[in-house]
Amino acid sequence: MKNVLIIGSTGQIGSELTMKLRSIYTNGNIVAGYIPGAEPKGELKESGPSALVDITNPQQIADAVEKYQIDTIYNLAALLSAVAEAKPQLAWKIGVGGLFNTLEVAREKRCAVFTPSSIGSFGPETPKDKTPQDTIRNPRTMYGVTKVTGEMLSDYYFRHFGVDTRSVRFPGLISYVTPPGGGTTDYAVDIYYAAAKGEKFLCPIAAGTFMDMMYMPDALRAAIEIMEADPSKFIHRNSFNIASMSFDPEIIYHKIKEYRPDFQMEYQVDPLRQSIAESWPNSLDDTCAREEWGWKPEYDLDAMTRDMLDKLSARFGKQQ
Ligand code: AKB
Repeated sequence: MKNVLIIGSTGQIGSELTMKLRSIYTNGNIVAGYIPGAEPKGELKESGPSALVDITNPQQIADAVEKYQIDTIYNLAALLSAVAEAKPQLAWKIGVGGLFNTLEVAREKRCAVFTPSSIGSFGPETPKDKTPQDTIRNPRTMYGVTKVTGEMLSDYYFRHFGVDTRSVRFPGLISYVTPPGGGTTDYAVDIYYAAAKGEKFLCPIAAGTFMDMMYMPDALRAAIEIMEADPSKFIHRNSFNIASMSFDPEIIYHKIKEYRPDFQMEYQVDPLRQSIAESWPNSLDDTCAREEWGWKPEYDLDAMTRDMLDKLSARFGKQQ
């Protein structure tokens, strides 16, 4: 990777991935693609080039790729699961139409493409525990439908056109930098904000609902390491299961209470998010990612909790 375009650079993953790539690839152009209303600000804006790239506009993708001699595209444009249920047409337009536009530009200009998939690509018929890499997907959400389609389309472009497409199935991502918006796993971010602010947390997901989660530094490493991996060992491409921790609301609540004993949580279950969560796996088996490109997470729930509470408490001035 030398010249990289990040489509969706101001979102939850993009804002941190762009900065991380700029710190590693100092000899190239790491271009922050944005849409109107979500322009890069502050360090993201000052530290490198940016370009107007709406993924639904193929010409804007092609212009940025041409101008900066892009060799790798990170396609991070998507609506998260709960929002995608409210706006299924837009979710398809961005998730599938946008990916098609990106792959077409990549085919013509010979770029590699990373497009995240998700635990949301699985459905209620999928084996719930230690979900295998290759298994029934059959999601019930529009988010999942776009992710499965995206996996298949990306594999098609690799097999038929030789486009170097690669992907991981992200779990819920937890970070103190840019909050997510409209996901089913967002509660696992919001709970830390509540704890750091000294507020009671109203949990939208029921006790006993397990989902895979990951701390953002591990997710960024996965996104970079898979694009740098030697493809000769790949049996899979789109998309690899990756995992680091799985918990339900009770487990994360009690972990936070170890460091913030006064923290309180009550349940106020959101039926939409709950039904989505129940259709997803409890935990993924990431053996293939470990064997084919050396994936290994660094953060567990305890290490993540300490870091999240430190960083957010410093921000909100409530250090213990
Ligand atoms: C969501 O909850 O929609 C996302 C995901 C797991 O892909 N965080």
